[in-house]
Amino acid sequence: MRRPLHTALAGVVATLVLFGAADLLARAFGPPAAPLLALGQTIIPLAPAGLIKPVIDLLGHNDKLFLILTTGLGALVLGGLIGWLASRHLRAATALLGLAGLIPIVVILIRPEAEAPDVIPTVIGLVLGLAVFRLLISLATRPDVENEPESESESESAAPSRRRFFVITGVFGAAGAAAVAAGQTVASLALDAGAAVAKLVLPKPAKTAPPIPASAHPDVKGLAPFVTDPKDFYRIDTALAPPVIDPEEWSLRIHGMVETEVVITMDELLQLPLNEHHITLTCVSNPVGGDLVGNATWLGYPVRELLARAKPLKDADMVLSHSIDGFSASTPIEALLDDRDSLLAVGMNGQPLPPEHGFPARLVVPGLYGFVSATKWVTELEVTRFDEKTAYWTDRGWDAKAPILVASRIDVPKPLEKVAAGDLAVAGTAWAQRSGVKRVDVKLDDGEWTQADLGDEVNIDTWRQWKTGFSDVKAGSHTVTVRAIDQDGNIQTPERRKSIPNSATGHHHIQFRVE
Ligand SMILES: Nc1nc2c(c(=O)[nH]1)N[C@H]1C(S)=C(S)[C@@H](COP(=O)(O)O)O[C@H]1N2
Ligand SMILES: [Mo]
Repeated sequence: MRRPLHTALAGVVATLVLFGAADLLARAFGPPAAPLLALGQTIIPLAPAGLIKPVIDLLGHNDKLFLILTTGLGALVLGGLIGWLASRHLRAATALLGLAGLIPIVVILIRPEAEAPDVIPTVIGLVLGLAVFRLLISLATRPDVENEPESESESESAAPSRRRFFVITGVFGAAGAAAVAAGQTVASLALDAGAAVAKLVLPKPAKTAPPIPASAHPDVKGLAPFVTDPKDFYRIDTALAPPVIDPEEWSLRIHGMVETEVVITMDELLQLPLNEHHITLTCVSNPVGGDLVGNATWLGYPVRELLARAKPLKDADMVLSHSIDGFSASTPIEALLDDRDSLLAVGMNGQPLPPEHGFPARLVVPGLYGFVSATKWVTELEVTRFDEKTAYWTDRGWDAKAPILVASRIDVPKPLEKVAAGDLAVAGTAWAQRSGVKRVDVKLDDGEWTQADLGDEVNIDTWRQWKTGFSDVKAGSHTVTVRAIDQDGNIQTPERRKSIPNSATGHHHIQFRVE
């Protein structure tokens, strides 16, 4: 007879060895290869939505640690139960342990950020775990241990072998625990976003962006600043929490329909001449008048130059950019090859990208909505064709290509604001990336369109702010409406439509009261 307590302990220690060895080896492969991280991340979307919010509220930034600890404890309990079973059914228990060990392997395989070789550490861990399991069980089954007296005073022959079982079990347990402590999971958790960002020191731009002239921003209280503060910059992504990426471990791989595959590390990227550009980014889901639009000064390297190194094949017409979290965007290749300032960006307004805006590197492509171009946490550019590959949102009913439409927004007055009778100030912003804003028209109630005064154009890829006024506005309820016209003569359409598949349209109007 094997004692259930011994075999259960063997199961726990085998599990520790499995995760310890795998986690330690994963340091050579990167976070996607760490079984604990993969299991934890897979649980996130499975957790009931009603539970996520309270747990995050309760634990704040420790939610990840909590998740990993729970996952690890769960695995140890499972290992212990299987071990316990081995006291009677050794074969079945060994098979079950092997099956349970396949769970993290399968989970790693289905993670979007992982590649096939990422299962190697866990496969090795599983083999080691099973070997340790059988070894400990055989130690626990030695005849002298088997016949161990139940009395307090142990027989003289049983004591040494029992001690040997515990010593060897203890050694493997300690080694497993030490390996977990030194492994990829703990390393990833210890690297908090702030520390990762602090590791990246931006070089001086080879070419700085021209300063924004005061004339670009009409001086009207309530009008959005010309350059958006990163903390006020809209954030749209599918990540529960922004992935934390160690810049020293980041790299970008350019592959697919190219003559030569190219891999570039952060060190190499930062040594290239980086340029600064003011570019206005827009989300296709922005409702008419909404704030899913922001303007920043991006520091980065032209994607054009990177693609030139890889030499795309002639019939490639799309670059599918992949993020570490599985998001992808399909960008028409010409938008990355022509003379516009499409960037692999590392800086935003003079600072490294904030984690929620793509640290350590993202794409910024003038003139295309973010979902087809602005991949954050970007790690791969796959040169391909629209008739071969599709992107994350394209698979969910949105356009494969999505140029930004001319649009405008009123910032002043605010909806339902009460303003004093007399002179009324109206101000806002308008954008028509790639073309430029030629004119902004504003009307009061059902009056004629009147031309607003435009702030100076900084470049055609940034928004253009505007102001106008109406005098002698009488008491009562009023509406102001805006439309923009781009440099190609396209007039913003009044026709209302929903944002899927390629942006809402219609004129923004604001109701306010004069008292
Ligand atoms: N990795 C990743 N990148 C992404 C997204 C995403 O969900 N995941 N969303 C895109 C969309 S829809 C937009 S509009 C922009 C928004 O960028 P921002 O959050 O920095 O404003 O990022 C794009 N890049
Ligand atoms: Mo978006």
